[in-house]
Amino acid sequence: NISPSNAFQDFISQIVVVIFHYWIGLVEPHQEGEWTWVDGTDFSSTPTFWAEGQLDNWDFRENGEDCGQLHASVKRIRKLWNDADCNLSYRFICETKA
Ligand SMILES: [Ca+2]
Ligand SMILES: [Ca+2]
Repeated sequence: NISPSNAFQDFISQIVVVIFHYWIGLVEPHQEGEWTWVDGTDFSSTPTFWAEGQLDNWDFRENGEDCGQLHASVKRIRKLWNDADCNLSYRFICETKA
């Protein structure tokens, strides 16, 4: 499974292109606050990496923000999460068997 951890977050941070956002398989499909990993991993069992001021459910668009992304940053070494509008087109990170 995805199993976020400090080590995993740092690994991902090293291989992505820093100026792009990436979808990471994190969604909030039903109610505010019910974040869910798409692979079925229990969200409450994993650490969270929300960026400062994030998880803000910004309602610039009518439906708020219900998908988690790895947030672009040229400043941070460890990239962090932002909740974003699911309709936006970003790059994405997929998991596969080794
Ligand atoms: Ca939301
Ligand atoms: Ca946000």
